[in-house]
Amino acid sequence: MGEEYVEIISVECLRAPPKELKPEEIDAKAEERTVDPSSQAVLKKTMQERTETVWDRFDKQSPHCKFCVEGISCQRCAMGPCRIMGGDRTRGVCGNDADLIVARNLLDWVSMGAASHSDHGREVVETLLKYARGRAPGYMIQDENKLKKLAHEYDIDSDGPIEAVAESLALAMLDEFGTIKGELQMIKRAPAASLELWKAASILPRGIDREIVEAMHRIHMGVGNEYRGVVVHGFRASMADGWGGSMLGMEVSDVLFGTPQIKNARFNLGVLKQDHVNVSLHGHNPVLSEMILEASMLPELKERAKSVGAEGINLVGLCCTGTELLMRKGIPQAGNHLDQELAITTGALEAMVVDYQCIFPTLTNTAACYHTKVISTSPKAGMTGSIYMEINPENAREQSRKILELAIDNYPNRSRGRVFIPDRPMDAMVGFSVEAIENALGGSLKPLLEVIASGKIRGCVGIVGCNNPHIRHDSNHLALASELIRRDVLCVETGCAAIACAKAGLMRPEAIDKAGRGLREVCGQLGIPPILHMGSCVDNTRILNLVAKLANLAGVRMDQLPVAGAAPEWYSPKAVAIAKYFVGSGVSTVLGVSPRIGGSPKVSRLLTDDIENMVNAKFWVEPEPKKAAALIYDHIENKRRDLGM
Ligand code: BF8
Repeated sequence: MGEEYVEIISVECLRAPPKELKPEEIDAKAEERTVDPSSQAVLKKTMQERTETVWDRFDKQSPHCKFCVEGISCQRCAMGPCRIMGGDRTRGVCGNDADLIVARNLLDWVSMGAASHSDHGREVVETLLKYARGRAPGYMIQDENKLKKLAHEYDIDSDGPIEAVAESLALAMLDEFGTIKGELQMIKRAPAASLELWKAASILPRGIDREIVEAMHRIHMGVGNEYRGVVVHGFRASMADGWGGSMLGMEVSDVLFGTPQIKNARFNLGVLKQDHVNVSLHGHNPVLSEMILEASMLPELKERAKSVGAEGINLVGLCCTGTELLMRKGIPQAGNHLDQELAITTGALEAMVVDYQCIFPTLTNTAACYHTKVISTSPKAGMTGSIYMEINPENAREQSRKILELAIDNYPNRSRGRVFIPDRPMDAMVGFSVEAIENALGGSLKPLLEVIASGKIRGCVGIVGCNNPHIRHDSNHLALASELIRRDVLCVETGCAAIACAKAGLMRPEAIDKAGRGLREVCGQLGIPPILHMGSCVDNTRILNLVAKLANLAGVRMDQLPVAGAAPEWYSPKAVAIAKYFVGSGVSTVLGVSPRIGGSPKVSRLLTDDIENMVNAKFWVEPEPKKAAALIYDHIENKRRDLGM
């Protein structure tokens, strides 16, 4: 594939449900599928028009194969495929048992997640290198202070010309992927006592690529038969993601595009505009979308939009690419994972620009039912039915302009009679990077530690992860966060969890009304909401940094703090990697969707119990949000007691 756009291969509009539904059936289904009123409203239109969505495909796939659900189907070699069926069929053809199959399947998922984040991180660092070498026109250093701090951390002289500092830093960071040093740099941000614990547990990563490659090796048939080591290696690979690939992606995105600061923004499908050329930016990597944002300000493009009868260009975000732009530039967020098709079915979207990850393969089919053009931009994420316009650091400026021209030229094709945009976008306060939190607190996290120690805030919980059609869209995110803030637990959120709470109004300062007395008092004084938006999924590393900084300030290990993690509606292997690096780093985590481990009581026990002996943290699996909140609260209170708080 070249970088110029190619002829679209046409794909068909997929229709569902097979028969027309009665209005009351449509209403009931929409309410059953999502709690977000704006998503519900668009979903009803979608069902009236019989455009297929993820929920229709989910229904067709149900009930799911119970062997797969329990993790006891194995497709790792051509002697099988095998399933562990019980009775006298307790081993696959090679001889592996349920424990080994479950452990390897889980390691496969962790590796997939760690690889996805880390590959994204690598591309961001490569962009920094290209900038430094004068090969990325349009890019610049938007946070020079952070560049210098990182240079210092990597023992690089930061006094020279900025390009030279950026080049040395980018090279040092790229080295982390295949390093032969046997250790990663940024993990040293954790307290020394935590590092010792992780070393003893054999989960200190030796290099980003190395842990993922070793994971792929370990899941091959015949590489040992001991499930425990396989599961433990998953922690190591995930730590390489959290303290390596993802953290690099987050930090260098801040260097290139600015470290998020607190700002107001708007959320839900209502951010689309009737009289504007609407363009959504979907995926994960800010390297291209930042350039599209820059291009959208060009006077000639604004003029071009006017020439086709539009008032201007309206960029909106979806999923984590949207969040990257939201956090740094305040671009409105149209929705989270299960909203992506609905953005198209409003009939008001001229172009959906995608990079990679979490993009439904059928988006081009959805677009085929409307006038929307799907524009794919990454050579590693081709999409049949899309217009391919490769964006790389060298051509991003030029390609971004062309993409917007294409979107503008598509505006007259909008079918006015089929447009429905819900009213009332929701306001939210966003941009809570660790640096922004420190600024709000007067330059240090000490005041936060003090209100935790005093008990006004009982502890902090990171609520992260996706949507999953197994769960009513957004419902568990809202229920868990609401219950925790009611109990004076400060929530910090990322990814689709954060979007869910923002859409529901829980990220407005007024939401302190829903918080307990102590949390209400603290957030009220600061004028901030009780749930803080910390960014995209690679920004879960901001949560790691926050916990590491608090632990260093308190002079304790990370696992000793009254903190926890939660992924109430996760779907993605990336979320499994995140959950494992949370637990590996000492942050016990509750999963609202069970990972595929039910077929091995031993692997389940290792993750939900025995692992605590190694890292002082563990998993819970609890789909019911109130019960999950109670587990977290008890855990936090135990940690407080142990610290004598
Ligand atoms: O990385 S939360 S559905 S969009 S995987 Fe995907 Fe999950 Fe959303 Fe971002 Ni994260």
